[in-house]
Amino acid sequence: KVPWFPRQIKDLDRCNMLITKFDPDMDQDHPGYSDPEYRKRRAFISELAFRYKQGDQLPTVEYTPEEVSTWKEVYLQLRSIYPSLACRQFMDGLQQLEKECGYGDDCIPQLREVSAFLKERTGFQLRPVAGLLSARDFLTSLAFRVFQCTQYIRHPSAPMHSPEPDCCHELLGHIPMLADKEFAQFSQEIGLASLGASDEDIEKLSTLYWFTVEFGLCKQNGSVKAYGAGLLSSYGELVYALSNEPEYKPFDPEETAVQPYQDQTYQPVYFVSESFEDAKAKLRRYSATIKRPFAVRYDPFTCSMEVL
Ligand code: H2B
Ligand code: FE
Repeated sequence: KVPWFPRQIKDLDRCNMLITKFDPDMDQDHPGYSDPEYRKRRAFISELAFRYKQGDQLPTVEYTPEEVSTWKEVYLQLRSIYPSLACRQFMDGLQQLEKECGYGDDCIPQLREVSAFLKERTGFQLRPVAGLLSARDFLTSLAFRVFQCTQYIRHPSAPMHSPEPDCCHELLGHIPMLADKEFAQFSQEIGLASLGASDEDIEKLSTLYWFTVEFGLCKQNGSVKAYGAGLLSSYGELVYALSNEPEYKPFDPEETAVQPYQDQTYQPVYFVSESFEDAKAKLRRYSATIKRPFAVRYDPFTCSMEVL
């Protein structure tokens, strides 16, 4: 039996299964675990996401001076090492965001503006989410060029790392890459491959996503650069990933999809793509091997999925 999947963008309202293991109410290692004020604030911002329905205006958050100062610290630290460690597509996207979307160290960009920016560049739009989503629901959204974005910020005691996704991770790690056409298409294709897939195949696609969109490296002008959002939003791991400590393997979906990964500490191994074009071609070949009794095609005019 084929697992349910959304046929229309509206159906994404039903794709809201949260994984709570890294949130500050559940995870004793979360830096906000013993900070009731922080937990209350995070819950307030998450509530905006719970109430959101597809098509609503994206909620705006009035960030506190303390939150903005966390953002500033993260922004300045990371911004200083991007030029030497981030890939060209990321730098292009970030520079456009700085010029046209108010990116900078002095305020936290609002999802509403960022979503409008992306929509014009690559057709991606944002949707607020209350925390870490199940892999299936997260990947499903990508098939519709919808990126689920958290809106709360990490705890001020640990600006360089967050155990769960937060707005620094989304806005700095993911958004600049989603402004690139080739990468946007790569992301959507992982999503399309996930529709109606078995739990086993979801696990594999989720691992592929992990080693590409989150922790991927690529070759550029003879050197290796980062394009993964987990790297581009974490000072420590970005420096580590591009040092000579970790092991590198060439991106190969068959192998990458079954590589065990770390969600508590740095990755012991990273996969290096030749280019996004090459990664996309390889991903396509891999997706074709996933058994499904139907094919899907996204119709951008009606925002719906054609099942063929
Ligand atoms: N949820 C949220 N909110 N952000 C993510 O980046 C994310 C997610 N990544 N759920 C997913 C899981 C990823 O790790 C893969 C698909 O499992
Ligand atoms: Fe992410």
